[in-house]
Amino acid sequence: NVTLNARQNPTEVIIQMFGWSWDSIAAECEAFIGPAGYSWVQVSPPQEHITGGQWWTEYQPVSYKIQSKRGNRSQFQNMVSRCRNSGVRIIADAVINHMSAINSGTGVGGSSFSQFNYPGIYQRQDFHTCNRNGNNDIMNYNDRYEVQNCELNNLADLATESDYVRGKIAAYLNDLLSLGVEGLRIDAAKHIPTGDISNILSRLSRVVYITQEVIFGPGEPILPSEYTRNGDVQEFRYTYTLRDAFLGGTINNLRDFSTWGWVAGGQANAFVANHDTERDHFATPLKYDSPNNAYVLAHVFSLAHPYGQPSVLSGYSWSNFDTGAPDNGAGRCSGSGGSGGWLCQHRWLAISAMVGFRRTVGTAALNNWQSPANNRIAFGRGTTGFVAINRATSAWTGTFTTSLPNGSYCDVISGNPVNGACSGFAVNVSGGRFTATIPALSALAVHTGARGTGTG
Ligand code: LAG
Ligand code: CA
Repeated sequence: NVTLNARQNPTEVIIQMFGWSWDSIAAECEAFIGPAGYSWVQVSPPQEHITGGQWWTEYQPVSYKIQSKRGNRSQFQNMVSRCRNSGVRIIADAVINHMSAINSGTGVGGSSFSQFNYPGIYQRQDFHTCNRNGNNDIMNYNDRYEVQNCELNNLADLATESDYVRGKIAAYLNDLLSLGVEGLRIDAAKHIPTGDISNILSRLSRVVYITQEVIFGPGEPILPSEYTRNGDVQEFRYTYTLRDAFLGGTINNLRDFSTWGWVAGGQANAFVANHDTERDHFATPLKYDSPNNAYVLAHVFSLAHPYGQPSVLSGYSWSNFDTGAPDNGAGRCSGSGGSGGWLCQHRWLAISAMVGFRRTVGTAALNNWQSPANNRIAFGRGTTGFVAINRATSAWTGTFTTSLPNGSYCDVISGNPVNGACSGFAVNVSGGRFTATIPALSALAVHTGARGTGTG
């Protein structure tokens, strides 16, 4: 039995840099991401794709040339090495279930193609024809065959059971690995039988981190748990639970997910939002501009809670589903924010502060859970960290029980230690207790890596 998944340390944090160019990611790894203590960046699909201004053109491959809207092969390689020199590893978004949906054209790298005919790579026989629904599209998610053999959004569905197709996909992924990629996000994994993914991964030249997009649907036959044999699984039940909790305001049910039927925390990639969920057509999404500071508070929770391998979504503001990245992905951040449409959520103070919190608490168990109201929770992580989240619209003054050692700590949400003094609030722990006031719709987080004195 080969170990296919290099599971990273669950205290490490991934940023999904949605729509960022390779050059701008390289610069941001050096300027902020590495120094802030993030460990991974998940980048947009790097292979050649259809032309067009919409963000989703990158999910329609036309060849496996490393050339996309976000940059060419040498820019990609330069990003990987500059990020690695900053202590940051790259996860590539691997679109391997399908090729394009449009009839014919020329890709962003100059390759001519028509649907089901990608010269030098795939021909008609390398794709499924599921013979359902008139147009071969997936309609019925309760039918396993259809979900895995018909077309997702008309996208030409690869015959991943074929040795030839598996070999071509593996060659593409090995090319990425040769450029220094250390992780893969398997796009549309639910639409590929888990055994096909296992076979493809068994052909990789080395073990890398794997996270698979398997969107749980109630009652559907294909389950996220089928895919844990290959690596981590993106647990969308976590994403939807946090959305409902932080948008709705009831957060006191988030203590322990181990009996909820989800994939185990040790095999879950857990996030507040990704590029699809922030654009959800079917429910009000939790996104960067959600009311009640919900995006920030949900990230504070996600980075404080031990469940899963956390990802932070960092992207751009948009008003229409299709809107592509500004500046074709140049990316601009400064201080704790961004400009030109770039949001730079990974720099937002509360979010970046929690990266240090997560590193400090390591794998320590959740303890000292306290919740005096359904919109207020507080908990510790062993003897090294403690967080309080106030989703209420009024300030919360409380006395908290903690396992932190006696001493004075800086609230990293409001500031940092500067020469021994906290630039924000301070907390004094004495005899396993402290008293603090958490402002409305805000949070407080203290850990042993950020001691300092000041006022509460
Ligand atoms: C994924 N996971 O399974 C990606 O996370 C998701 O973003 C991808 O869809 C999907 N799989 C295919 O890789 C995205 C957009 C779709 C877009 C698709 C292909 O969410 O909206 O479809 O990429 O570019 C677009 C149009 C559709 C149209 C289709 C084919 O939006 O209306 O039917 O293209 O022309
Ligand atoms: Ca498929």
